[in-house]
Amino acid sequence: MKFNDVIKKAKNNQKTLSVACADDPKVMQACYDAYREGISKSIFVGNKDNMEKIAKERNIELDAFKIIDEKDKTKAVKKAVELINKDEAQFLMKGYVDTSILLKGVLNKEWGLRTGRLLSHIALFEIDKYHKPFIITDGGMNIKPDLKTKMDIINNAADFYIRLGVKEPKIAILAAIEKVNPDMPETIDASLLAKMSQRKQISGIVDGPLAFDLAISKESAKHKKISSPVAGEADILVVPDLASGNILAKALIYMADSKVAGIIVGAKCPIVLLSRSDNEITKKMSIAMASLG
Ligand code: COD
Repeated sequence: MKFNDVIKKAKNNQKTLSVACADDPKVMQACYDAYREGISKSIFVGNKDNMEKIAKERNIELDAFKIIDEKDKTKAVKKAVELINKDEAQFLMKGYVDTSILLKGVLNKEWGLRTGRLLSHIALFEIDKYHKPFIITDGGMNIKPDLKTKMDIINNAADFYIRLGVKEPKIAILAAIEKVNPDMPETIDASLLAKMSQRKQISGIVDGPLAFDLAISKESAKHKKISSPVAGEADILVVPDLASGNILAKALIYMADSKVAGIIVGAKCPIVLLSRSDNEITKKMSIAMASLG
């Protein structure tokens, strides 16, 4: 599904966003833009005085939003999470608050948004040089995933794609090479995940280890004489760890002008975590993507 299709679909389902510590100019602007484009409505929880100042500076119509005044950040996170639990909002967004405070709230055993599943980050990319959008996971949440965590990361990303209408997403487990090398542990995990996929223990069609070029280029696979149902057709790229995923994602964004949107999945609802450097397309798309999750 192309980025424009994601936006169109989001406009049809019009869900409500709960924003924790919403008094942040870029976050308020993104929510206002999403509201004006009919992508989503928002409830702002946070410091109302700050919101009023920001709204004035940016010509944001505050009447478009329900506001819950809460100056304490930890309490604001709790109230924003409560809105999800009461189904007054269907997805969550981080505002002007440390990621760790937000995630601790989400993971709170008594009032958080745990489901028993792993939480993981998925980033959706659209780039001229590849014939379809694709996901990179997990370059944002799980630092050094073990085999079991990688299974959950795959299932989370595949479930998201299946919800978007891709019946059997093709999933490449990335490594530096396509052979199993006992000195490269990520190639061992990759081969086990491919075997689990053959036995239908995980979602999607999984193959690995695959070097990046094989995952996205049929010519490369042909050249290296690798026959794989995933090579050149990957919908989801699973990286060995957070650092490699983060570096790959940023290289695509900064050096190849890729469009990107990112969310956390696996909780009771999708979570939008924008970073300061995200551009307008990323912000709008991340909200649209989360509203479909
Ligand atoms: N999914 C579900 N539950 C989890 C997860 C997860 N991914 N991570 C932790 N939990 C649960 C644990 O089971 C436990 O019950 C509780 O949360 C606390 O677990 P800890 O102590 O292991 O977790 P923390 O608080 O030390 O760390 C969780 C973070 C998500 C904060 C941590 O993994 C982290 O810092 N990730 C990297 C985030 C980051 O820096 N991203 C930047 C890239 S843009």
